[in-house]
Amino acid sequence: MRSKGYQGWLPDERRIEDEANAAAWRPLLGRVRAEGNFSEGPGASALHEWTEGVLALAGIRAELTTSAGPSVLVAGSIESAASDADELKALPLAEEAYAIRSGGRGGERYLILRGGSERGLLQAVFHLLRLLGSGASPESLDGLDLTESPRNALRMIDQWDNMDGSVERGYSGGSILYRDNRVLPESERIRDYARLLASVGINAISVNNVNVHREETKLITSALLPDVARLADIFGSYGIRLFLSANYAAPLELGELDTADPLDEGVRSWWRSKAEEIYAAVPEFGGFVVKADSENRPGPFTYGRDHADGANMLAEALEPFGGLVMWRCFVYDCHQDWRDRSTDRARAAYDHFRPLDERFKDNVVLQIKNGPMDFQVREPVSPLFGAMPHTNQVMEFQIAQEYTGQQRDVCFLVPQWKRSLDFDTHLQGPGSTVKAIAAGEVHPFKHSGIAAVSNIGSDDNWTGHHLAQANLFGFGRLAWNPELTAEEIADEWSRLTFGPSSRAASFVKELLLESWPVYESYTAPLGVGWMVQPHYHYAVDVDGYEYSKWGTYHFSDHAGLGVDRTVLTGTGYAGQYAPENREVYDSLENCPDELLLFFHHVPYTHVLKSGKTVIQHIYDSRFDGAEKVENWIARWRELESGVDAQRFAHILERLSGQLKNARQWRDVVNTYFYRKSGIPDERERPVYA
Ligand code: GCW
Repeated sequence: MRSKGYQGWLPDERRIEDEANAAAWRPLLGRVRAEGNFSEGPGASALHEWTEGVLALAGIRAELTTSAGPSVLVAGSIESAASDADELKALPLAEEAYAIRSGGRGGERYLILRGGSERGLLQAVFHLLRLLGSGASPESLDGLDLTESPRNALRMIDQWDNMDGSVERGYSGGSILYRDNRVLPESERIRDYARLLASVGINAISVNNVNVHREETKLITSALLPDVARLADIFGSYGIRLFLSANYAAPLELGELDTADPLDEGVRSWWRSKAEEIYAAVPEFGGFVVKADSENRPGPFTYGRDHADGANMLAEALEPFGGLVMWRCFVYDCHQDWRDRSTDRARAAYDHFRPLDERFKDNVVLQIKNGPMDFQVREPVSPLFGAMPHTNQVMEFQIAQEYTGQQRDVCFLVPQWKRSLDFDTHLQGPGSTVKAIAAGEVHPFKHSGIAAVSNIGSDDNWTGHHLAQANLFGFGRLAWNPELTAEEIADEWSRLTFGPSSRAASFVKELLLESWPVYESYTAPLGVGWMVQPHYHYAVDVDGYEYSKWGTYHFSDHAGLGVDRTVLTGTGYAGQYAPENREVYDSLENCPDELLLFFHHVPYTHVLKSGKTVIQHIYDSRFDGAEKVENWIARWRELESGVDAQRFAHILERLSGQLKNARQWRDVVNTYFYRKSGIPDERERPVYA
């Protein structure tokens, strides 16, 4: 039996409860006339989602007629809709765009959904189902007249799935795509994942880990390409293009050549014929995602070449077919010595890539993590984003909560992503925000958008913690429209998931919106990051990475803590920003509290803008964070009668685990800094575990 969580936010139960209400909907939803290609692909999915969704939500089995035509669906009083429908059909719409209009004469109501293509129509259907599922009434749809198109061209999900069935940084079971080094057969599960992704507007997916091991390297061989083609069809039927992560050293790894030098003619022609083979099997193939010269993965450095040489070699092979190379910029020295204070991991991406602007081919897209480090709870925006005006770029977020609670603790990441997207880089004058750059509105990028690491797995509810679904949902909604507020997204997800006017929905919305600051308040303070158990990255270990080769992150001693990244006395990282931002970060006075320790090394007695000393802030916020989680539990308990037993118990169990984690962080962090600083908590709470 599937749990309540399996359906995600898609329609699965009567939301249009009583008969009177259903009767009011029937004239509008009971009859549908659809024009388009509904025999296969996104058109077939659009119609399927419409009929199944309306049935689930309102118990109405629609009477349906179809014909060939321009991707339009008319529901309700088809006759009265005729002239409006003609008008919408004439509307020029981009492929993924759609328009929805409602109207009526007398008592005759109708709805018209028009897509720029079947893919657009599918989006229109999901839009309408969201309205129905979150509590619309027939009257509330009156006068509806909207046109929507995605702000970002690429809205991409990266699976970090391995063919042995594991998922790197997966916190919700194993892979839904692979097991025992085989691609799983066509399954409802994969299709349902495609549905979930399409329902929030995702249009690309890379289906294997960026760390491409031996088995996954074989995905581009004739033995496995038919399986890849099968996956591409499933995702394609929901308008989602399939990509593969490629092993940079594939010709070597597959034993076919003895070099992977990007300037070697033999290597180049190997990739050219490989691309031909891939496109013959998977005509809609999107391209490669590549992690090269990063965390001990192979790359062009081995041959004394640079990233432009490496990326262009693959780009040249994919170019004739319209394929893209998503080249990741997560390149840094992972063999450091903590005594060397000049090497700064934060600087690395910019230092490596910025000088290469103008060198990349048109079908290379640099994929840049949102922060300069690695998906910490708080980081500044990567200074590389927008700093290469001639090179296509996408932003990379991590929906998987590697450093943000691993889907055991609630941490709704939409507010964090919005912070990044709203950040003004000032790189092309004021208004050069990250969201405008990602949307290709600042530079004339050919390809741009947002990618994110998936958080799903084989757990019945997809995401381990049921509330972590809000992050997947939120990513898609935000990638489609970065102007949506975190509140709107939390509200929509909570209502779709727990029922439009339920008490659970209103509490969950509140909890989600509090959760990122709460998670931050009991973990690493003031932007310094890490303090986690090495490799595993959950649970506190203040010095876990402090003396390791992967980098050193807080430099605490008896006098103070934080990393000096200023231009004058530090690593110079702050100098990678445009002057407007450099001046803010570089100055102890202007630097915002939440990033203080990312940019400055300060004494424990340094007074923050909040008026507290750093040490007192550490104590207070760790106590506050744990207390907030305790309070969530009390409030969740009050909702027992309003939520199904299974979800009630599941969320209670996760919140209890989170409380344990929060208390442990609180006690370990506070004890550590009490001992280092010798300064007691002014409120005299016990700060020792
Ligand atoms: O955050 C780190 C993770 C690695 C991951 C890497 C990356 C896929 O700990 O597991 O490898 O980032 O983004 O490449």
